Amino acid sequence: MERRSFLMQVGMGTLAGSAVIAGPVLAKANPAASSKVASVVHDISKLQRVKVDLVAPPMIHAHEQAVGSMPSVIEFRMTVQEKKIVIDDKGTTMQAMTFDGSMPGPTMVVHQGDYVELTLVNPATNVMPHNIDFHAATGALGGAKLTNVNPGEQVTLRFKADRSGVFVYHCAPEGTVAWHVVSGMSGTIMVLPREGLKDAQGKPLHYDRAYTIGEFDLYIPKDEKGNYKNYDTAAASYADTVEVMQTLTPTHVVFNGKVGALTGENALQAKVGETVLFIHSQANRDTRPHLIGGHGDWVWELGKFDNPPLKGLETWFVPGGSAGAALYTFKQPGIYAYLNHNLIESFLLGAAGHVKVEGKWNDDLMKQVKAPGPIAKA
Ligand SMILES: [Cu+2]
Repeated sequence: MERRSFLMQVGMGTLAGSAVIAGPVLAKANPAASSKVASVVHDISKLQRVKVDLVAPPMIHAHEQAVGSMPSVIEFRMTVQEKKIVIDDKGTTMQAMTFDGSMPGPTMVVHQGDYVELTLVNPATNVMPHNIDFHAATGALGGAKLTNVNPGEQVTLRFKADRSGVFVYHCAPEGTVAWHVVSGMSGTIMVLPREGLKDAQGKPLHYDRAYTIGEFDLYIPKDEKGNYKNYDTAAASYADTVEVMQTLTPTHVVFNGKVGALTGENALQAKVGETVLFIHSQANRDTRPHLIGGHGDWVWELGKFDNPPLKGLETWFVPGGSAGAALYTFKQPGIYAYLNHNLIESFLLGAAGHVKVEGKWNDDLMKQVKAPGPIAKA
């Protein structure tokens, strides 16, 4: 497949093929460069401005992995959408609150030292006030205090991405933070080191594709008969939902907004030989991503690229309120399950996805030596 069509397929073709997922990282690794750039106070009016159109997860907008030393102002715009969604194949509904209509919200990618300039829009058709707390930002409750918007308003916040890593952002209105978060209002921002990712020895790492997975614990109230209740408005669902939340027992644990959002026809795609970056966020509750039949070749378990990645993991841990990142180069074709390895949360409550990998099978890595048959004498 040509690179252009591949990028389109993975949702990275929006910038006319210029800012693409690069092959081998271009810039020479210079570990000191990123933090140095980030510590300089720049005349923002003189910096280059880049406007980025966000794309819905699991895809991530087109971006370079390694860039030069001069920071940019990266402009994003997100619109809060309050809407009723279906969260499983039984038709169970939830009054969701979302950034840009998706759960998780879109992943933003910038480089360390860049300035993030987000315009947050709360349309008049919404009912609730909203805001945004960036775990990547410094001050004012991560920006939450400076971004409170009522329906019919918009606000613009700028912050310097002074540290690298994958970070959660989430809505945090005073008094109802937990409710907004478990109703869908979280996402991730990835702040790449300017020189790109590095392994534990400081050697450059690159990825061919990147996917973003947001895990959500959901708390859907039931009626006296044990059936899930359906509400006309978010406000009507509030009291019952908080009651279920207080049990700390989710009724659903899902990736990307619903049971099956990343399985079957919605499976993530890859090819043998490709390196895939998986960003996994959970804004509220601990989780433990695992790729059945594969591994994490390099894993930033706590998601922060200034720390050397761990090598060759079977399962990794993402504490509630954070995002982790894992790189894996696929070696065998087939359908892989990517899940939360609390198997009750994945198989019974929904926290599972698929990765469909095309390519040639490697008998050296695995072979069925003899097909199942009658038991023979040893
Ligand atoms: Cu909100």
